[in-house]
Amino acid sequence: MPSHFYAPIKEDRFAFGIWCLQNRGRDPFGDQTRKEISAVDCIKGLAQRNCYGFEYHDNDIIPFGATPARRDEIVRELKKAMSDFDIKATMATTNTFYHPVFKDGAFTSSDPAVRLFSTQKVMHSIDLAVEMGAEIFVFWGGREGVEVDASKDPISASGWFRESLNFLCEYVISQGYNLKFSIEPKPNEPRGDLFLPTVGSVLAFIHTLDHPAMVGINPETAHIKMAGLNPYHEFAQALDSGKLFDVHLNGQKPLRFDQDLTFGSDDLKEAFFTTKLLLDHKYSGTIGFDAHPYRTESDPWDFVDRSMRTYLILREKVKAFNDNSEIQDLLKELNSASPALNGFTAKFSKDAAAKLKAMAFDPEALAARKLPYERLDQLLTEVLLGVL
Ligand code: GLT
Ligand code: MN
Repeated sequence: MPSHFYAPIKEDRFAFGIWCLQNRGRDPFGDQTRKEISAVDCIKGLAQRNCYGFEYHDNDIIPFGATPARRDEIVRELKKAMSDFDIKATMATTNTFYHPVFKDGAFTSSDPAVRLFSTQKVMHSIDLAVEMGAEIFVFWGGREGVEVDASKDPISASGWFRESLNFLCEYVISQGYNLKFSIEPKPNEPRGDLFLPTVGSVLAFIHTLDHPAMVGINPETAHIKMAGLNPYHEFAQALDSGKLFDVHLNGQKPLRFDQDLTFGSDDLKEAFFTTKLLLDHKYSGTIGFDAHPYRTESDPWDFVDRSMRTYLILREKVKAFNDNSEIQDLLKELNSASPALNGFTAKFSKDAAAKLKAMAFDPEALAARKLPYERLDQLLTEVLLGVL
């Protein structure tokens, strides 16, 4: 075992949602199985574990409907805790899903009063985020969806969502805040169908906004797998588009209710590739985890420790994969076919088009190419199993 025993350090930039720790084990069929931890104790515990930051919803720290005086008092307490314990608020978000006022959506409610109430709540939440020092502000539209398609035109709903986000971008600009927005897609739950279900749909939506450069994506492993998609590819698409502003790493069995399992606990290969993607492409945001302890768990900190430990072990596995000569030789061979043709379509010209039309290919010979993917996958399996 390496000498550092996979102990996290601040430079790893790990962060956890404090709602993960405040999770009391309630589910639709059963009551809480653990006590709730105060926001200050969450922050303290994360700092003691060398986390770089924490993420929060406005109402994780300030109760819904608190007076301005109470709000200011809480913020003072939290800022003192952040400086005493040396931990940052890396991401802030707004709870626009718990109170019954949001039962049919916040920004996509058909009642403009609910939409304005939501926008007002987010404006306060943005002010709070800036006071707390957060630079990423997430929108997870937990109630932005429907059960009854007859109830709402999805194009109107999109328009309402867009109008609110445009207004909020302008608010941030007018206040001179240094804050970026990040939308977190999810296909369903708690609504039957949620709007903006995948990375692709969020990407397309961002480009319809007035300030697309201010808005990115916060993809979450579990949400992607709930849609039956591949987290590695979804994270990659966000990264490739320059929109991977932050991440929510966790685990999930495909096509089920939102399980929010600990990172790596369900599918190690997938966790490996997500880690590899972030490392190989020098992702510079925080490594945010959004899981919660099993309902059967009485120690709420174990999942925190093991999320970071698994990530750090996988980081070494990525290095082992990238340094393994058999794997690299194999990859080199796989990626060096037809070198003279590489980049041929990079620049269009009439001449290039004519040349391509006239080019002679031998499809049978191309199809006969050997692709030893069984071997490659086995080598990865052995890296993960600790044999290589
Ligand atoms: C909620 C959801 C998460 C989101 C959080 C941010 S809240 O727990 O399941 O995926 O990231 O609003
Ligand atoms: Mn999340």
